Amino acid sequence: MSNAVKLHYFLGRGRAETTRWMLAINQIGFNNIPITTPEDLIELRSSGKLPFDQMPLLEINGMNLSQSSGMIRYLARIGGFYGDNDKEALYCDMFAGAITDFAEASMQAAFQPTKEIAVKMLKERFNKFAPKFELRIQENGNEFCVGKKISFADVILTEALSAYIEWIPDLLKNTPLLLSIYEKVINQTGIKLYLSSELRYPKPDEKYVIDVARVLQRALPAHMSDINRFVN
Ligand SMILES: N[C@@H](CCC(=O)N[C@@H](CS)C(=O)NCC(=O)O)C(=O)O
Repeated sequence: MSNAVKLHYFLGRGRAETTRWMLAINQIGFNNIPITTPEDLIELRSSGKLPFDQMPLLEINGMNLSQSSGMIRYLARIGGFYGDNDKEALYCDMFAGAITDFAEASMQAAFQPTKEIAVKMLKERFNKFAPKFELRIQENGNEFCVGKKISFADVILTEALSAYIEWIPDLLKNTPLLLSIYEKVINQTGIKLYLSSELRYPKPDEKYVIDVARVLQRALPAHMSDINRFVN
């Protein structure tokens, strides 16, 4: 158990989810360690394992890793998902930056006052990025974001798309190249196993929003009742 890979985060997907997908594609087993109370977070912070006092924390190979962008790149390197040369690695990073901007809307969706507002925000973000993603994929030969095999860019793009699709099921009907990458990635053995396992948290809902505010002892979104109930 001491060598087990541990991912400490709220009881949900959030900023830990790309790391979970990268662990999954590498077929590295891991345990979710849920942080569900302010006391859990205080204890984690006093353990000295959080370099920047922030979650997620990934305990792997004797290291305490912070910053999801660092975690996914480490997992990309050890699994061979970081392109085949410096130029491909650079393009993976460029894609990853844009995907992070794209994914931010899906991360904020559960925090919106209504489903309609969330969907409108997601559609706007999708319409901004999807044509550019499709064009880059087309220039690369239609199959992958970068190079001639799956890279971490494809994995985190699919993770973001999977969250969008939960809000807008027919999202990819006019973007065949995104659909093709999405289908390719969700059918990778490790990803398939992960998505059907208990490690995969459900679509974030109001309970998740409340959990985050309670753990961080911060205000709830303005549309909710008693918004300062967790603020000291
Ligand atoms: N860029 C970081 C963001 C980390 C972050 O903002 N973590 C939040 C939870 S999602 C946190 O720990 N907030 C408490 C704090 O910053 O003190 C990553 O992707 O890992």
